[in-house]
Amino acid sequence: MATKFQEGGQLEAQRSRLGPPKMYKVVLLNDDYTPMDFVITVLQRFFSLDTEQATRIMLQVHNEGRGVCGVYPRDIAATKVEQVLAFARQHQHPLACIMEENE
Ligand code: NFA
Repeated sequence: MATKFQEGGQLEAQRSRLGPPKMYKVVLLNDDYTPMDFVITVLQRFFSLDTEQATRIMLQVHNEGRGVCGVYPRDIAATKVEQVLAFARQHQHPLACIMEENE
Protein backbone atom coordinates (compact mmCIF):
# COMPACT_ATOMS: atom_id res chain seq x y z
CA MET A 1 0.00 0.00 0.00
CA ALA A 2 1.29 3.43 -0.91
CA THR A 3 -0.11 6.60 0.57
CA LYS A 4 -1.67 9.57 -1.17
CA PHE A 5 -2.08 13.16 0.00
CA GLN A 6 -5.74 14.16 0.13
CA GLU A 7 -6.84 17.74 -0.47
CA GLY A 8 -7.21 18.31 3.27
CA GLY A 9 -3.67 17.06 3.82
CA GLN A 10 -4.75 13.66 5.23
CA LEU A 11 -2.94 10.53 4.21
CA GLU A 12 -5.04 7.75 2.74
CA ALA A 13 -3.93 4.19 2.05
CA GLN A 14 -3.81 3.65 -1.69
CA ARG A 15 -3.90 0.32 -3.49
CA SER A 16 -1.32 -0.49 -6.10
CA ARG A 17 -3.09 0.05 -9.42
CA LEU A 18 -1.31 -2.85 -11.10
CA GLY A 19 -4.19 -5.30 -10.58
CA PRO A 20 -7.96 -5.05 -10.76
CA PRO A 21 -9.66 -3.50 -7.69
CA LYS A 22 -11.24 -5.79 -5.11
CA MET A 23 -14.95 -6.20 -5.74
CA TYR A 24 -17.70 -6.45 -3.14
CA LYS A 25 -21.06 -8.20 -3.18
CA VAL A 26 -24.03 -6.26 -1.82
CA VAL A 27 -26.18 -8.84 -0.01
CA LEU A 28 -29.76 -8.53 1.27
CA LEU A 29 -30.72 -10.59 4.33
CA ASN A 30 -34.15 -12.03 5.09
CA ASP A 31 -36.34 -10.98 8.01
CA ASP A 32 -39.93 -11.76 9.02
CA TYR A 33 -41.36 -8.23 8.74
CA THR A 34 -40.25 -6.32 5.64
CA PRO A 35 -43.01 -6.59 2.99
CA MET A 36 -42.08 -8.43 -0.21
CA ASP A 37 -43.24 -5.50 -2.36
CA PHE A 38 -40.93 -3.14 -0.48
CA VAL A 39 -37.94 -5.42 -1.14
CA ILE A 40 -38.82 -5.51 -4.84
CA THR A 41 -38.98 -1.70 -4.87
CA VAL A 42 -35.53 -1.51 -3.20
CA LEU A 43 -34.04 -3.85 -5.81
CA GLN A 44 -35.54 -1.83 -8.66
CA ARG A 45 -34.62 1.57 -7.25
CA PHE A 46 -31.04 0.99 -6.04
CA PHE A 47 -29.87 -1.88 -8.26
CA SER A 48 -31.61 -0.95 -11.56
CA LEU A 49 -33.31 -4.34 -11.86
CA ASP A 50 -36.52 -4.96 -13.81
CA THR A 51 -39.58 -6.39 -12.04
CA GLU A 52 -38.76 -9.98 -13.00
CA GLN A 53 -35.11 -9.89 -11.82
CA ALA A 54 -36.10 -8.01 -8.65
CA THR A 55 -38.80 -10.57 -7.85
CA ARG A 56 -36.37 -13.46 -8.40
CA ILE A 57 -33.79 -11.99 -5.98
CA MET A 58 -36.44 -11.08 -3.40
CA LEU A 59 -37.71 -14.70 -3.44
CA GLN A 60 -34.17 -16.03 -3.19
CA VAL A 61 -33.63 -13.91 -0.03
CA HIS A 62 -37.02 -14.93 1.37
CA ASN A 63 -36.44 -18.66 0.74
CA GLU A 64 -32.71 -19.01 1.36
CA GLY A 65 -31.97 -16.25 3.86
CA ARG A 66 -29.77 -14.08 1.65
CA GLY A 67 -29.25 -12.98 -1.93
CA VAL A 68 -26.72 -11.00 -3.95
CA CYS A 69 -28.07 -7.73 -5.40
CA GLY A 70 -24.91 -6.84 -7.34
CA VAL A 71 -21.09 -6.75 -7.27
CA TYR A 72 -19.27 -3.37 -7.20
CA PRO A 73 -16.02 -1.61 -6.29
CA ARG A 74 -15.81 -0.89 -2.55
CA ASP A 75 -17.03 2.74 -2.44
CA ILE A 76 -20.01 2.04 -4.69
CA ALA A 77 -20.97 -1.07 -2.68
CA ALA A 78 -20.74 0.92 0.57
CA THR A 79 -22.96 3.67 -0.87
CA LYS A 80 -25.60 1.14 -2.00
CA VAL A 81 -25.66 -0.42 1.51
CA GLU A 82 -26.14 3.03 3.09
CA GLN A 83 -28.88 3.97 0.63
CA VAL A 84 -30.80 0.72 1.21
CA LEU A 85 -30.53 1.00 5.01
CA ALA A 86 -31.58 4.68 5.02
CA PHE A 87 -34.57 3.98 2.75
CA ALA A 88 -35.65 0.96 4.85
CA ARG A 89 -35.41 2.96 8.12
CA GLN A 90 -37.38 5.85 6.60
CA HIS A 91 -40.17 3.34 6.03
CA GLN A 92 -39.70 1.65 9.44
CA HIS A 93 -38.68 -1.71 7.99
CA PRO A 94 -35.90 -3.80 9.56
CA LEU A 95 -34.43 -4.87 6.20
CA ALA A 96 -30.70 -5.67 6.52
CA CYS A 97 -28.08 -5.17 3.81
CA ILE A 98 -24.35 -5.93 4.01
CA MET A 99 -21.31 -5.96 1.75
CA GLU A 100 -18.69 -8.69 1.58
CA GLU A 101 -15.54 -9.21 -0.45
CA ASN A 102 -16.16 -11.14 -3.66
CA GLU A 103 -13.62 -14.03 -3.61
N1 NFA B 1 -39.59 -12.56 4.58
C1 NFA B 1 -40.33 -11.34 4.27
C2 NFA B 1 -41.83 -11.61 4.37
O1 NFA B 1 -42.26 -12.75 4.42
C3 NFA B 1 -39.99 -10.82 2.87
C4 NFA B 1 -38.55 -10.44 2.71
C5 NFA B 1 -37.88 -10.84 1.56
C6 NFA B 1 -37.89 -9.68 3.67
C7 NFA B 1 -36.55 -10.48 1.37
C8 NFA B 1 -36.54 -9.34 3.50
C9 NFA B 1 -35.88 -9.72 2.34
N2 NFA B 1 -42.62 -10.54 4.38
